[in-house]
Amino acid sequence: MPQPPNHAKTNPKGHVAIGTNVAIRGATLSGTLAKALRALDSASLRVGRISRFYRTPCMPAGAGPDFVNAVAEIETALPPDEVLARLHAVEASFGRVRSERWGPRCLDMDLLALGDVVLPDVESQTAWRTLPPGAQQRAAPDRLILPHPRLQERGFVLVPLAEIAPDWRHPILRRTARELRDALPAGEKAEIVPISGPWGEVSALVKDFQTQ
Ligand code: PH2
Ligand code: MG
Ligand code: MG
Repeated sequence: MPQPPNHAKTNPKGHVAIGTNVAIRGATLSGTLAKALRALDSASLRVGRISRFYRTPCMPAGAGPDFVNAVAEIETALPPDEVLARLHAVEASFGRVRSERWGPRCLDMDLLALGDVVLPDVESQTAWRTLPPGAQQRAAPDRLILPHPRLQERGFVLVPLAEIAPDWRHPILRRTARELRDALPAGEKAEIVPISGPWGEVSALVKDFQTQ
């Protein structure tokens, strides 16, 4: 029999960034994140450790209200494109808010990394990662790029990622999540404020959803 893709054997853990800055009716921003992480969890894609929830200023500054952001560990043997499809399915199930094209998001889930998998290849990942800021606004990749090409420059990703996976190492930059976070300007990190206790403390919130 053909073997299943074995990236999970060598790279069992992946990381997902999650964020929202638009309340879905009847829910807090944190409640939406907790509910979305529960929706993502399944037999074939286990959600593991989850960072604290952080209030973060919208990037670019002034483009919208503050976000709540977090990072979760995932464990799965699914191929990368299937993992991405799961994230998109959860996003879709949380509905879309009618707003300007690049406006506030009711739920955004980004696949940050799957261990040390590089997609589609080192050259393409590097090209997307080093795109000048102007071109970033205009061009969007039509395929999955791993690690996420903007991961190394975003405090709202690196602070929660370094909390749960400080020793994860970027497979091309060869720097750990802790090192990447520590390299951010202090002023940017100061604006990323935890609004929950460690995940253990908010797990009661998640359990609530189970009984609804
Ligand atoms: N996501 C964006 C754009 N800007 N800013 C913050 N603080 N957090 C986000 O998750 C975020 C953002 C597009 O996905
Ligand atoms: Mg995003
Ligand atoms: Mg996204």
